[in-house]
Amino acid sequence: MALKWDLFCQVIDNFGDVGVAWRLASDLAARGEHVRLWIDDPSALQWMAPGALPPRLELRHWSDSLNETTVADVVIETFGCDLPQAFVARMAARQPSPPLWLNLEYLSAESYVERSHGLNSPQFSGAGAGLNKQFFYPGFTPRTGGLLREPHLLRDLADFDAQAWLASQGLQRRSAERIVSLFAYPNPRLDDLLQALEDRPTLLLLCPGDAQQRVPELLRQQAQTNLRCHALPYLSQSEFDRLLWACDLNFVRGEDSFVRAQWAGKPFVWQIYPQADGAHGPKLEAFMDLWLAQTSAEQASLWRTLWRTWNGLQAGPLALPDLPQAQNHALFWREHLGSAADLSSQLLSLSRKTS
Ligand code: TRH
Repeated sequence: MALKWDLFCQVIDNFGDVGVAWRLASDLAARGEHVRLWIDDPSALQWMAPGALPPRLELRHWSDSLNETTVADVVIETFGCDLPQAFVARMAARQPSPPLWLNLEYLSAESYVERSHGLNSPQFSGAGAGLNKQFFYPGFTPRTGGLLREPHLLRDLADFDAQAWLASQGLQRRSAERIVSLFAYPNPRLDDLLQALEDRPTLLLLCPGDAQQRVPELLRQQAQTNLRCHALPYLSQSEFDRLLWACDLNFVRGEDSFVRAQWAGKPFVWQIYPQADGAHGPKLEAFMDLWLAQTSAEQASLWRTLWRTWNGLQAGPLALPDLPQAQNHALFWREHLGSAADLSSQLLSLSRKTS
C-alpha cells in the first residue's frame, strides 16, 4: 500500500538542495507514493521543473507546515535542515504509530558514510522527545543508501539520440568536433581550461553562471580559437540530464549534477563544493579512490591531476587525458553503480519494514 511522505528542504545556496529534494520527491511519487515537498524557497523549481506537478506530488511552503495538522508515515529532513518545532511536536503526538523520521545526509565516498548510515539518534528532550531520528547516507557502496536512479533512467539513456537532442536546442556537432559542457563555480583556472580545450575543435556549452560572462571575454583576447561557445539557458532537470548525455566531456559541480554525470556514462570532471575548513579535499580524494580503482595507474594519475588542478588543490598545468579511453571507464563505472540498489528503492524497503 502506498505511504505518505513529508519531505523537507531548506535552500542554503545554489541549486543542489532543491535539485536533490525535487528528484527524490518526484521519484517517490512516480513509484506510487504520496509526497508533500516542503520548500522554504521554491523559486528554482520554475525552471528546474516547469509545468504541472506530477501526480501524487504536492508542493508546500515551509511556513505552511506550522499550520499543518497531519503528519505523514515518513518524514525526511534533507541535509540536516532542522524541522519546525511545531511540526516535530505533531510528529511526537502521532500515536500509536509515530512517523519514520529520517535525515537524508550529503553524499560522500568517505569511509564514515558506511559507519554512519542507519545510525539512530533517539530524541530525549524537546518537542520530539520519545522519537527516534535515523541517519540515511547516500553513497557508492552496498553498505550505504545508494544513489538516486529512477527506474526508467537507464532505459531512457539507451534510447537517447544525442544528435536529435542537440538539434532540439538549435545545436549541431561539426565534423571532428568535441562537445563539452561546463557547469561550474567561479574558477581561477578557467583560462587554463580554455587553453587545454584548444587542442582540437570544441563546442563548449556553458551553463548559466560566471563562466557565461568570463569565457567570451577570455576568448576575445585570442586572435584565433578552436572553441565555439554557446550559452545555455537554465534547462529543466530532465533536459539538463540530456545535456550531460549529449556531451563527450562534462564539467559538473556540487552534488546532484555530479551524480547525473556518472549516470550519463561520459568522462567528467567534478568541481566539489568548497568548504572553508578544507573538508572538500579528503572528500574529493575519497571519491577518486573508488572511481579510479579499476583504471590503469597512468590514467588514474592523469585524471587525479586534472581534478585536483580544476579544484585548486594542486598547482601546475591543466591537461585533458585521452577521452576515448576515459569513455570506456565511464561506461564501466555506470554499470558498476547500476548494479546496486538505488536510493528510493532503499527508502521504500526501509519504510515498509518500519511502518
Ligand atoms: O548548485 P550546486 O552547486 O548545489 C550545491 C551542492 O549540492 C552542494 O553540495 C550543496 O552543499 C550546495 O548546493 C548547497 O550543484 P548541484 O548539486 O549539481 O545542483 C544543481 C542542480 O541544478 C541539479 O539538480 C541540476 C540542476 N540544473 C538544472 O536542472 N538545469 C540547469 O540548467 C542547471 C545548470 C542545473
